[in-house]
Amino acid sequence: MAPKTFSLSISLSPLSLPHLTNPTPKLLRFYTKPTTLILCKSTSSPPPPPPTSESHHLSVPISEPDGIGSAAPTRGELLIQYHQSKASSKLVLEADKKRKKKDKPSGYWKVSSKVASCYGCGAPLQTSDTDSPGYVEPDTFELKKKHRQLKTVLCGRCRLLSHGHMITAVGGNGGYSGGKQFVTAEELREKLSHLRHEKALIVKLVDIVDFNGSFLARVRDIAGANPIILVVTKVDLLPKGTDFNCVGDWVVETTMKKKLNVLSVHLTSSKSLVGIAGVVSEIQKEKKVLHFSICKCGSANVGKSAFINAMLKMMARKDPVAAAAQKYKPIQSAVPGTTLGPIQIEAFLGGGKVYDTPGVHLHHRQAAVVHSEDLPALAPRSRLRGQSFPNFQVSSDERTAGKIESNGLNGFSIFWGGLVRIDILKVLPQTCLTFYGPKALQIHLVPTDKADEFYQKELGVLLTPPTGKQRADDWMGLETEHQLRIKSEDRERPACDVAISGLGWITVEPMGKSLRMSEANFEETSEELQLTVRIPKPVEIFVRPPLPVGKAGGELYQYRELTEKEQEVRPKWDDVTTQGIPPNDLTGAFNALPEQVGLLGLQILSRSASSSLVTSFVLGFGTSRVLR
Ligand SMILES: Nc1nc2c(ncn2[C@@H]2O[C@H](COP(=O)(O)OP(=O)(O)OP(=O)(O)O)[C@@H](O)[C@H]2O)c(=O)[nH]1
Ligand SMILES: [Mg+2]
Repeated sequence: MAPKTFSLSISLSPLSLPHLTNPTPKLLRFYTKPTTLILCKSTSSPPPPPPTSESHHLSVPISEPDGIGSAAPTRGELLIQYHQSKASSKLVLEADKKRKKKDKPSGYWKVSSKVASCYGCGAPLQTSDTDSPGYVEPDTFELKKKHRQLKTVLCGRCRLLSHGHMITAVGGNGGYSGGKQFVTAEELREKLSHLRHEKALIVKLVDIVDFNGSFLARVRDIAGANPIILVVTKVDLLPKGTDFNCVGDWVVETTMKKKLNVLSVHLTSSKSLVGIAGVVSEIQKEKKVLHFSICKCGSANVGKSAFINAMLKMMARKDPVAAAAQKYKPIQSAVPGTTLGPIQIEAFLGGGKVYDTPGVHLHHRQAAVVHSEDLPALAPRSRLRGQSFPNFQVSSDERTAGKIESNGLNGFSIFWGGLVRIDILKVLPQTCLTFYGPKALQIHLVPTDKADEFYQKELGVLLTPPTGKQRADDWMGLETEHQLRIKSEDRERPACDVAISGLGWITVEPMGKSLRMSEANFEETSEELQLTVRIPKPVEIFVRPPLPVGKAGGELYQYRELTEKEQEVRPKWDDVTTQGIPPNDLTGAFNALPEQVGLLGLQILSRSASSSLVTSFVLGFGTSRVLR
């Protein structure tokens, strides 16, 4: 398809020269708005100034006398005038207020004090539909209402969620039939659009395991001119030995490419509390300047509610209001769609609120296509461990091992559960693919000529999700195919990641680490690699620079040379080594006690790039996102 071209025409209206060459008194004149009349009695007033062209704007100069003789207003008349003007200005103000209220967007999302909501998920409380979110036993509801304790009520669904049950609020896909649907990105934008006109601090959350899939790029539509801080969640899940400095730099680079200006970037874990102190201190700092509402936004399941809970836990040490708020905190769970309505939390001594919001349902994530009971399989529970192919230790049979040894992964297909299939069309004999994602999904390597048959036979059995024959029969299949052509000029480093939205990513190394030492054919390395990625139709993939994870990731990562201007505008960070923590020692950081967490907050504030490194990383395709 021919690339779309856009033409931009700019018409400039000619400057009128006479206007510039003729400095009429107009240019020197300034107009003032009709001001509120200030009555000021002066006993020795100078004669009134001669009338000028602006005099009709300044209706009564401050020094102008109110009059003399019998026509002068009496003290009583002045008092009546004062009260009349006060009453009329009150009327104008009220009318203005009403107009503003009317102008608010139709879907204005305010936390209603009239409708009681479940404190766990924000769904309005109801006593009629036992299967729907917000359900409370009628007796309990009446009793709590009588004692004005509806704010302390947790709905039936939240009770189950808090006991580890997986109940999605989505209608269909095995969720509540007729249950409340997820919030769409458009809905969230519309409902939070009022924030553009208010003072608020927008905390945008992105899941590190699904960085591209969970990144709501159009957050600027919601935030307007309000400051945004970017909080990257779940960094405790990154592989052992990961260098946070490299990951921080990678996040900043990616954010800059998305043209999103953020105040600062924080790498956090709500589980180990790493980085939370940094965010709290930034919020406190901003709060001192302005009276802020703090609004969290992000896609479903990025960890918004968990982050609020971690923040409250951190603040509770010093702030009794935060400590009290912990009692009725939002529910967090592994199913996307836990929070259903805005939850307002009084979190700061001396005012200030935090809002937890429902996550945006993104149709391009794997969570949108799997059955609700399979959703937990998509959520990694422990630190990720890359699974590399080829892997000679676990090669299934001698024939396969022999084939791989002579010709690498060429002619093989890899299945990631039942959700992804990668056909390896053309790679180097040394090429290695490393999968990072939830352990529940098994990875299987089969010759491509047997792949169709294998998928049909094993879907729902070996290849899960979908789990079980019934769900396999209902499964939509891997309808979309992406042809990838990857060209890397630096055979020593990973070429790219192929990120599968809502699942994880695959790092493509033209020449795997163990094979790098062996004799390499230099000519061969300049050839492009060719893969086909098959996924369910709505799911998207992103081809991106490799996320530097694990020990090797840090060793091979290259900081980009920055210009002075770039250094100025770029969100920067403190080097953790200055805080006494070796950059590579993530394990130490995670094992640290909460008291030490203040030190561990990787607040990204100031960082200059290592000048000795030059970018030699080249990808053979123009965009970081593969478009269908
Ligand atoms: N390991 C780890 N898990 C986390 C972290 N933060 C959240 N989680 C888990 O991620 C899942 C989703 O967390 P929630 O806080 O419910 O996510 P949410 O963004 O509020 O989701 P919705 O309300 O559905 O929009 C839960 O299982 C959490 O335990 C984290 O920092 N580390
Ligand atoms: Mg939530």
